[in-house]
Amino acid sequence: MAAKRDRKYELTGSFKLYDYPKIGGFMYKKITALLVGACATLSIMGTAHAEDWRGWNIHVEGYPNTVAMDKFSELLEEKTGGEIKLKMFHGGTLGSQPDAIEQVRLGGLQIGNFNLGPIGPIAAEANVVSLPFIFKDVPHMFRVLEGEAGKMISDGMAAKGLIPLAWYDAGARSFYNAGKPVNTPEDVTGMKVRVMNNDLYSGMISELGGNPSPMAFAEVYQALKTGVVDGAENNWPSYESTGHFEVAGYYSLSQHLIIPECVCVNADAFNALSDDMKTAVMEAAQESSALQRELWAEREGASREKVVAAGVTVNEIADKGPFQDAMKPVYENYLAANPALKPLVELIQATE
Ligand code: BDP
Repeated sequence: MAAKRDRKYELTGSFKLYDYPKIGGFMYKKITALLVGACATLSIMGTAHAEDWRGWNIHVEGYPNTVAMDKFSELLEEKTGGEIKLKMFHGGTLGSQPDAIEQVRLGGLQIGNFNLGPIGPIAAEANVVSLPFIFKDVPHMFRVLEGEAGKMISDGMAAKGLIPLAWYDAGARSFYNAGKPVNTPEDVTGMKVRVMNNDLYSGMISELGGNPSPMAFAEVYQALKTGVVDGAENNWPSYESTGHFEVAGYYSLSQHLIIPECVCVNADAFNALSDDMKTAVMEAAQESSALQRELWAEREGASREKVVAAGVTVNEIADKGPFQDAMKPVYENYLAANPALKPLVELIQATE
């Protein structure tokens, strides 16, 4: 025994577990088995399932974005061979949209389905889509996003830590309120209108003579119900899914904002991936957006039918010219704060 112990120190000059005389064959086997087991576990964690991502979405079950984000999660796992697992948290359970945007930028969350409205205050290029009436219609918005202007917007977002992987449809936003149809800017005068967090929207309401009230999406129903605000603005599916139509029964087709939404990823998490993985993530997002746009088209019609059946009064606005004219100072302020972005605005306006 003593000779064995001596040899150990001679050979290595350090303690060697398997040479220690008090550890017999049984212990040796057991420890080896433990080590092998631990290595195997580490290697499973390290290869077969490298990333656990968490994703944020504000919408309820069944909403086109919710269904499409679940599809994204499924495709992501499939296309990355299980390397990336995304757990989606719907219904805004992980916090308000501005907070979630910060979380994805900082890496506390990896994925978000965001509206570009609340991203605008962070990335000036992305704020261009929040200029009222900048897009002629939804197809125009997608053509812009697919071209050079879209690249400028994406690059501006990426520089702030958010990479847009795909664009989702969010239709056009119109005004609604509890009291009367809106036909002219004067109808908005004196009205307290909820807007998303973005100075451009506050400016938009102020230029119409109203009082803007920036507020989280989750609070709008109660605010409308209790008269904290008189009105708000949104697309058909959100007007319907939130129940806002129950407490604000006049929907006026101003269509003043057409804002895209993104599947956005934390830039560091994405940039750390291999090229093959990046392609897989991109493809999964793109395929989910094809599904989202299809579901969106269906839901817009269905939501409109549902609220009309429930008694909502819908009006077309015969002349949107006065609303558009009133927005000139909003454009001027944006360009005064971001003179370098004039070519971007002009590029969008010149896009057929
Ligand atoms: C919905 C958007 C959602 C916004 C919401 C709002 O899809 O991202 O949070 O409007 O008005 O249309 O806050």
